[in-house]
Amino acid sequence: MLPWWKERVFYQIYPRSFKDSNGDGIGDLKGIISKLDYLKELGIGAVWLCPIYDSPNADMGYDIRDYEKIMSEFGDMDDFDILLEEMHKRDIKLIMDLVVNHSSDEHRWFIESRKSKDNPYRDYYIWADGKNDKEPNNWSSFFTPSAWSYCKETGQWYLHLFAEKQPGLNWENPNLREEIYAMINRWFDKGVDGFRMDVITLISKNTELPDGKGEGYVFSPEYFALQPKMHEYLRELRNKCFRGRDCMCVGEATFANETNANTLVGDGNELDLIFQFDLMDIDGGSSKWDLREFDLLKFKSTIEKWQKTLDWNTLFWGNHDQPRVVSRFGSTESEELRNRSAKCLAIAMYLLRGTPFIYQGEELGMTNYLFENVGQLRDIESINLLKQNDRNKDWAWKGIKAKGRDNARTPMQWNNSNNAGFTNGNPWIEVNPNYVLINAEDEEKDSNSILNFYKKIIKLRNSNDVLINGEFNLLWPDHKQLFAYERIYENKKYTIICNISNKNTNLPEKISGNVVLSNFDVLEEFIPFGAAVYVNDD
Ligand code: ISL
Ligand code: CA
Repeated sequence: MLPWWKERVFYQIYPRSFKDSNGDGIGDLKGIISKLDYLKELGIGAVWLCPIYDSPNADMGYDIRDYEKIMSEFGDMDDFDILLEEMHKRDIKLIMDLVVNHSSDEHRWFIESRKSKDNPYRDYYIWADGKNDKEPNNWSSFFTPSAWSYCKETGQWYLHLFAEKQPGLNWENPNLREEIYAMINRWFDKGVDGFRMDVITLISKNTELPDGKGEGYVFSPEYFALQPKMHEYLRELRNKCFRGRDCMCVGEATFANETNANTLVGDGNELDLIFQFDLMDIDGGSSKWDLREFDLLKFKSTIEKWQKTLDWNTLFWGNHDQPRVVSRFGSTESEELRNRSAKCLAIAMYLLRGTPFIYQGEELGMTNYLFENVGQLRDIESINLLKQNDRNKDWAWKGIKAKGRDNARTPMQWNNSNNAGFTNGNPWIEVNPNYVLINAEDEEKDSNSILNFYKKIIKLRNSNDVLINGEFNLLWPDHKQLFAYERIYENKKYTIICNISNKNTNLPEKISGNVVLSNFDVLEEFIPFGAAVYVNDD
């Protein structure tokens, strides 16, 4: 028997933007409960819920003040218990986000830790002396020029790989680790089915804190990602929390590559699944803001590489940190192309070998937002980017429009009433005005909609031996427009063909079998973003 997480399609919920139940403009747990039937209809078998814990929201919940309290805007623990019960009633599993590389600076551990050098919580965080009145080393963070902030109470600096308000937890400290394990176990005892572990590859840092090579502040993952002790901690975590439970843990494996990925999932003693970001980096340069054209040949070799490297992949086109896939890799030039390219991309990704993770709104073909001024932005990453690039504003804006994380965070478009039916109040972030055209209620009624197509794909894959277990073979690796592959199991074969380009093209060879799913009238010639799935029984 396969573990449950190999046979289900996941759906990622960003609670702040999913559904508001009380008119304060912020999505909440009651809102999610009211939409569980929608998820069931879609064919979803599990949900990854972004952080719902008490937080001052410097990084929208990824800065946790209390790991065992629900964010008051989202509801309370009673609402959570009902949510979990209602999900389980519908046979939907729930995995929680676990953010334990850092906490909020408002967490009681940090409030204690910063007080004095001999505070019992001092070593829950990473403190160091400065060098000649400057930071302890030259590391930069994901969100700020320096990864260090100074505390005048004790004259030392603390490390934060993200914002100042996200001090890094010190996993070297066994007391800290025990507190985290106990917290995780209490969530398990409540009945949750697993965790998505935020930047889990970063939890161990080189304790010598060596300078990174280069001038100025330097991003230095060689000293804080995938360090030897990270493996030790993950094994301990598995033994103390996961072992013996019917659960799943997927790690956000920032900096995982084909060489080290199997050290995380290979022997089953650390993680079950990883998110790696090779595809998400495909249109970036030295930084994600360095925009590059989509390169289909690179896309194909990346997919093939990961299908061959891991026995089981996570399959995703986006998440709350990424722009909307149809704007990014599809086409929004016309309604027709938006519709067809969204379906094409879904076929391309979700029939691969692995577990699909669909990000909320993707199933509607939701698009990027046309952000125009800083007042519309909510994400600390984009806001900091603008601050840090005052002399390079055009470049920064270009990046934010294409890749800013707020693109994925505009409210879910439920219907064509005010604010897309997301809220009766003022939404915390603007609703995309295209909700009058793109919304769940209208798409439910339209047999040609992206939403109904997602239902078909999910249905096709949910109980399909070949699409779940089958091996993967890339076809026509050098073809410049077609992405095509086979899935083979016992004597059955599926062939998946997608024209990921703006031009027509002919198939290089005839494909036998019946078309079981397609987004156009399939002929020898494939139109732009035309995609088809063939099945063959002999
Ligand atoms: O979105 C990114 C920057 O463009 C990613 O590099 C992201 O910062 C990285 O993948 C880590 O993401 C996770 O941890 C962050 C949080 O801001 C993200 O939302 C979360 O997914 C810090 O907790
Ligand atoms: Ca609300």
